[in-house]
Amino acid sequence: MRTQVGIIGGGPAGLLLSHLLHLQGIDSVVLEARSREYCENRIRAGLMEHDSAQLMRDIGLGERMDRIGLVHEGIVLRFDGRSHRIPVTELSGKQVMIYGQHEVVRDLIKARVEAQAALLFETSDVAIHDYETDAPRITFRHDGRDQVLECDVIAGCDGFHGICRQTLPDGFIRDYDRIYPFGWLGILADVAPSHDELIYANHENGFALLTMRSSTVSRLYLQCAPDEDIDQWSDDRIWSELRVRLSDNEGFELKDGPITQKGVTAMRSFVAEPMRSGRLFLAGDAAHIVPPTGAKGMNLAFADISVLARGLVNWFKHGDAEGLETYSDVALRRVWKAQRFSWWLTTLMHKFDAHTPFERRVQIAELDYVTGSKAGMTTIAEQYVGLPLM
Ligand code: RFL
Ligand code: PHB
Repeated sequence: MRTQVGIIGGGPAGLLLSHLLHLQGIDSVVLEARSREYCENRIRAGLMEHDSAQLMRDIGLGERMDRIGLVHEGIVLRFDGRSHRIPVTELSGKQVMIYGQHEVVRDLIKARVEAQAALLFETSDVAIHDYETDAPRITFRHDGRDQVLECDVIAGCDGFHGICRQTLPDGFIRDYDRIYPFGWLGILADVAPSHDELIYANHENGFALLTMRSSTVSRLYLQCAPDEDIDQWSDDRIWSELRVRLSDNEGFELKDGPITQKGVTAMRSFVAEPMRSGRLFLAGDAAHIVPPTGAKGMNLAFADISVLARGLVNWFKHGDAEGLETYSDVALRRVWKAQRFSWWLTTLMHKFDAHTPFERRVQIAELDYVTGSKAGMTTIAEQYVGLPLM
């Protein structure tokens, strides 16, 4: 089998790249380890930055998002029992969109399938070869057969645990890493959201977040231990802890309902530099991950792919390699700004057992300052709605 771009991973990064290249007449093959059904139902991100949502429209995939997604123009930061709304749209001129990552993935898969793209699910034993030459190859197993995919370029879009970054020789990539001493326990519940905007709560017991997937489905998170045993959390215990952490002095009431899914996610900041080796380009979670507090992970995947697709189009169509040469540097500048914001918001909103009483007071004072200052709120708003994709 031969293609121009061999894409490993059918998450948001790989699927978006394949679709963008298709719109420019460039051929690709996507190899995905999981089944279509699994990919379409994997619950992860929920918030799209302004420019990510606009990109969906620009590539002809905005119709369902604009029909069922929820446009938000503000967020609430809650601490010390007080609530402060940050009017992100008023301060930045941009909105954000609540639209689940699995919906984005469904839209992208549908578009690829309709275009009769080579999108192979349930591939195994994927390995990359000769990416330092001008004739890279990918070997894999699909439908019970060992196969070879010859290509001009390999896009490593295979997520944090994928093989592409790990194949690179020791010492080539430099890792930057921070592991947080907590995780998030996340639930999906069949109940209307108790507030029409997201609520980020800094509470003595730990962070909590109220978000949503639709007008009838709530998504909520609780700060927990990174290795928290989910079996210790009955539905009643989850709701009562959420009620404590999301309470305020103004009588906020949290509505509960049947929990349909729950899970624990550990939290980490990670960047691998550079994001390119020869004809192998890493994008999305394969190259970097952020703690979910700032809702940046999927949006960073969209930004990487915007830069990479432009570089590939200029190279394939006009023989201009500059965009590929600068891909890693250009993508990493934005990656680091999103890393900084995610780390900062995580640090601002969570309970750290190692904090002294002094540091805890300073944390609350910082929240008090940023929510009381137009400059402070504007800096949050600009980053929350997202920096330009490229
Ligand atoms: P993905 O989505 O992990 O996709 C990688 C794909 O590669 C496949 N794969 C392989 N395929 C073939 N061969 C192999 N050897 C393979 N190894 C892996 C995998 O099966 C998978 O399909 O990476 P991608 O495309 O870079 O997308 C990144 C996003 O998924 C991620 O950053 C976000 O989910 C992060 N995130 C959020 N991001 C946001 O922008 N907004 C949010 O509100 C937000 N909330 C979140 C989040 C992530 C969370 N968790 C569960 C980590 C909330 C949570 C709780
Ligand atoms: C989500 O809806 O899952 C979500 C939203 C905002 C965040 C993190 C997660 O900051």
